[in-house]
Amino acid sequence: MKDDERIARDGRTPAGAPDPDRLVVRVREWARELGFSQIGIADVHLATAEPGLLAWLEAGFHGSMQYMAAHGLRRARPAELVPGTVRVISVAMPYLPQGTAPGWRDDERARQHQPGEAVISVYARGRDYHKVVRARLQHLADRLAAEIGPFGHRVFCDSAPVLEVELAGRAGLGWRGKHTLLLDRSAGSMFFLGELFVDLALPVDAPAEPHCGRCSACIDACPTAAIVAPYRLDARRCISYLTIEHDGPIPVELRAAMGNRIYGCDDCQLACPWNKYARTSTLADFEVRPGMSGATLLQLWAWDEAGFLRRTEGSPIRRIGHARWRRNLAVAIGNAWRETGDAVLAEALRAARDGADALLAEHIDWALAQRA
Ligand code: B12
Ligand code: SF4
Ligand code: SF4
Repeated sequence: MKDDERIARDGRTPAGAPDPDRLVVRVREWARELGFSQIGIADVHLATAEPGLLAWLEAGFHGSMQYMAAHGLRRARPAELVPGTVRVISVAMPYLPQGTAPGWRDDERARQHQPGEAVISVYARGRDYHKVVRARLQHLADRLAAEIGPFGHRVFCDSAPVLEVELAGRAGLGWRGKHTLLLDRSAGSMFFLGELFVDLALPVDAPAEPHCGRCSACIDACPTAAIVAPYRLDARRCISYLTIEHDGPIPVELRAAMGNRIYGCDDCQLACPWNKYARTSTLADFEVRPGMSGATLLQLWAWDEAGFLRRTEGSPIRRIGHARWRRNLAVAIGNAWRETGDAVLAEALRAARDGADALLAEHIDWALAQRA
């Protein structure tokens, strides 16, 4: 393909190339057909985000997520990650399952007061989003290539060292909330982000205005005080980190606050008033799978490793492995035991104590000690 047959990389529109504004209108239509609720375009200059990234790393807020430190400032430099990139197309994909009731936030909060129930974060109840978002972004790239011819691109969703929230904010998909996630007036924050890095100088969008104002509901709602200041998250305290990313023992002082949350956490998002506008997915991929909502802690505790692997096939939960899954459940069962005194819980813990490895055994002992 000759240069004059496509949108020029330096931003000029050569004779015969499609009009970039009209092309972007088409791209938006395709994105909607593919299940994306929002789409926007930004350039690759994230220099103003670099001090925040460095401060976050220097404070040690990434804990044991070595992959966050490994790439340093490359996270804020998309053109170093994929040479030739001049624009990033960011997309949002809502993940509330189809048919979610308008009162879903109250329903989710009510679960936390059912100590025997296992609470898995909403985003993780269906198919692994990495695959869904990446596959659909690749479709988007293919449609664009069919229109303008081959072009340089890469698709990402949580898969590259890149500041996705920053990019999406600059592309006008929403603003960064005080809980650090991206949110939008018409979509809340219950969506995933993904990106298409392109070597096409498409017109960029304007960033969205922030609308948190004086609200601090997410900060107040966080069970472990992980949002240490507006826009600053100490991941080491975040239940999402503790249950998903963190290997090894869960700090004892944070265990009680985890309640019955065994995979991820939604509290800061449930508290956010803008999430009354959260959208449901147009895709069946995020439908709730069996066992992922409404199951009891003891039902999930009964899954052996083979059962865990079978039931989490294609789910994001699979990647934490059975050992971390059991560790998380032991903490939640300990919390339920403290709260209810239901002897069946203590029995189930004791029955598993003998065959447990050192990590699980320590968590079981802690759990049993929650009540005399
Ligand atoms: C690492 C990570 C985590 C970590 C850390 C989260 C975090 N806020 O950093 C943990 C495991 C805790 C986590 C949890 C969750 N995550 Co996460 N996570 C990521 C990941 C891979 C990187 C985020 C990152 O770069 N963090 C680094 C810090 C530096 O970034 P930051 O908080 O945005 O900080 C900026 C500013 O706040 C400021 N700043 C921060 N600290 C400080 C300190 C000082 C002193 C200063 C001056 C400035 C400053 O500067 C920074 C740069 O601008 C992204 C995917 C990606 N590649 O971007 C997904 C991502 C952010 N996560 C996502 C989701 C869905 C979640 C959960 C909701 C999952 C769940 N239900 O359990 C929770 C929400 C917790 C929360 N409130 O953030 C989505 C968010 C979608 C959206 N609507 O925004 C993403 C985008 C994944 C995706 N592709 O969809 N996550
Ligand atoms: S996900 Fe949960 S623990 Fe993490 S910051 Fe939000 S409310 Fe706090
Ligand atoms: S709860 Fe309030 S402060 Fe937090 S993100 Fe939502 S609007 Fe912003």
